[in-house]
Amino acid sequence: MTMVTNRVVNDWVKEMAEMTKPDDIVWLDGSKEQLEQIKRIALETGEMIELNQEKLPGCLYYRTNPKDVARDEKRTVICTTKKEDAGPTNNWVAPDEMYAKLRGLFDGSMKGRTMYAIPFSMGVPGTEFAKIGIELTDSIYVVLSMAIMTRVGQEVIDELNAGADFTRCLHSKAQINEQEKYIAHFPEDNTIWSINSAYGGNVLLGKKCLALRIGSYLGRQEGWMAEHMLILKIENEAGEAKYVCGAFPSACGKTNLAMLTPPEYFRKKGYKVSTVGDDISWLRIGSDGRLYAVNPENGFFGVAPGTNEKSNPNALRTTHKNTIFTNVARNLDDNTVWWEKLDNDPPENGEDWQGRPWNGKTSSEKGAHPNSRFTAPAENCPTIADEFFTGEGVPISAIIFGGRRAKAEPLVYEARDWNHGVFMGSAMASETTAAANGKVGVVRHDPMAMLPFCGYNMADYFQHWIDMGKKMTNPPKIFHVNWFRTDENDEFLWPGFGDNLRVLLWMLDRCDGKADAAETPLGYEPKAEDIDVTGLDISPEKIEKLLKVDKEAWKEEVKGIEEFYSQFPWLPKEVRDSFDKLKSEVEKM
Ligand code: GTP
Ligand code: SPV
Ligand code: MN
Repeated sequence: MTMVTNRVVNDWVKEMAEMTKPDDIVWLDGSKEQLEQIKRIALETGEMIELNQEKLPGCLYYRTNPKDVARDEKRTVICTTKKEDAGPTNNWVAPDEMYAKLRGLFDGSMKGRTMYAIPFSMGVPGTEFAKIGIELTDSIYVVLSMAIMTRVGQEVIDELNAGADFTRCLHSKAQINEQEKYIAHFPEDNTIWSINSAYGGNVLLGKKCLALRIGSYLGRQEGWMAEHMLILKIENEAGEAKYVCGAFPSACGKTNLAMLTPPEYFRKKGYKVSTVGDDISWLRIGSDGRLYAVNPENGFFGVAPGTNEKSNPNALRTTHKNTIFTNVARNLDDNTVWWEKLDNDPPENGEDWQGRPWNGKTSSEKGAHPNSRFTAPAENCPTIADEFFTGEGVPISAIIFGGRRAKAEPLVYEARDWNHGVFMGSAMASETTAAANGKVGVVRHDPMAMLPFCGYNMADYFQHWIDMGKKMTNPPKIFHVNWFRTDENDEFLWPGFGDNLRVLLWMLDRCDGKADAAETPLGYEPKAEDIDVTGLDISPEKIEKLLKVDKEAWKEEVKGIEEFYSQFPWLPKEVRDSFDKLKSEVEKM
């Protein structure tokens, strides 16, 4: 391995090591041999457990502190010189104050431990989209996870040695003391410091911290976008490919949509769906005036519960080798893993996510934590698209916003134009999930599914969306979906999962000017007969219910949006105009 000769890099690593005081420093070179060696250390100390190597080759099991099982939004801060640059939706602390506090916590936090230096790239190195980071960490779980989720190794070191700029990422699990947990972002310094957590989104700093919070900040400055979006490729009977992006809040269906299996009827006709990304998109405008997207990650950090042979066989297959399972249940008879809804055969002789003896056949307790996850290489995915590997960007025909809403939100509607679509994204709301600490099932506004991930003032972020629209001659069409609407008995009205393709196909027909639509106060909706439900047992009445726009419910929605907006001293005029129009249209219903 070539040494790091970039002085800026070496000075920074030295400074961080002087503060955290590790016993030694190990640079990652991305080789299998080195990772294997590091993995052995984690197995010896018991930090990680090796699973059944015949059934799950290369797979590991990992458990976090029961108080450290999800992203912690209260402990996540954006440290900009001016408070207004972080905006009303972010926690803010002045950089000097935060650095001073964190220096105290990081002081000696790696004593008796090894500091691993991980050079990584978000995006395929050498492409227009790629950005480089270095994460310093005292956690082998982080090392092995970053080796799956990002591109690690020599190519990145070569770029650093050629003088490339990089995001300075520092992580120490310290004592996993929740009272002193911080995930701090310093966008003005291209720096992230995270301490006292060992859970995914708080510590795999290339993901939400770099690719979204720092990424969105850089994107605004440099004229691109960093979004909480999946990327999906759909090929029709004629073999023509189209790409869509979808922004749904955490644990609201991105991984599932990105890997969807078409219903049999469409499969037989020759439709094919492939996966480009399941969580994060970086988007740039191409010379043809269209919007192009890449997935900057190299793996999936997916929700385990609910993943099964029927709901998402592709995700299941993706996790059968070289995968890390976090906070799922374990079957002690054959040393494999289990989670709720995997199958109807939970282990009798099991261990729950906290390592307690657990009989899945008789226990009323859950075996896996609701936010238990798999960390799996994208290359394992049976439907991974070729375009994922080139990292060159795919042209986006449609952007889909969506949330988890029992009531009010119809199955699907289309924005009248880009600016109206930006309004739709800004007004999104969804029920909270186990992906973040706090109460589950509470409806909250989550614009563009970016509320926890926008690294700057959300009003400026809306403006950036409007500005990007002005620069595109051929922007994607924008849609809103809701797979989670329920009936009087709280049952889902829509089958979801693979059948979501039926809704996607209406959208793509709209993009081609082929499908019909009706105007509603929300935007354009399909007529019930416009969605191809061949082979699906669903009544026209149910579809009507799914598409219904209820006046009283929307009067409440309008109030909720107004209240959410009231925290912003200003909003883009285009967003306000769309809101005013919605309000008056709902009144007129
Ligand atoms: P993050 O990784 O947290 O950003 O989440 P995600 O958006 O990728 O969510 P994911 O696809 O993992 O879905 C989370 C949960 O939603 C799982 O329990 C799924 O079973 C459920 N889900 C996904 N798609 C559908 C759907 O179409 N209908 C219904 N009813 N549930 C769904
Ligand atoms: C999310 O919460 O949106 C995730 C998981 O994708 S985490 O990486 O923990 O943020
Ligand atoms: Mn996510």
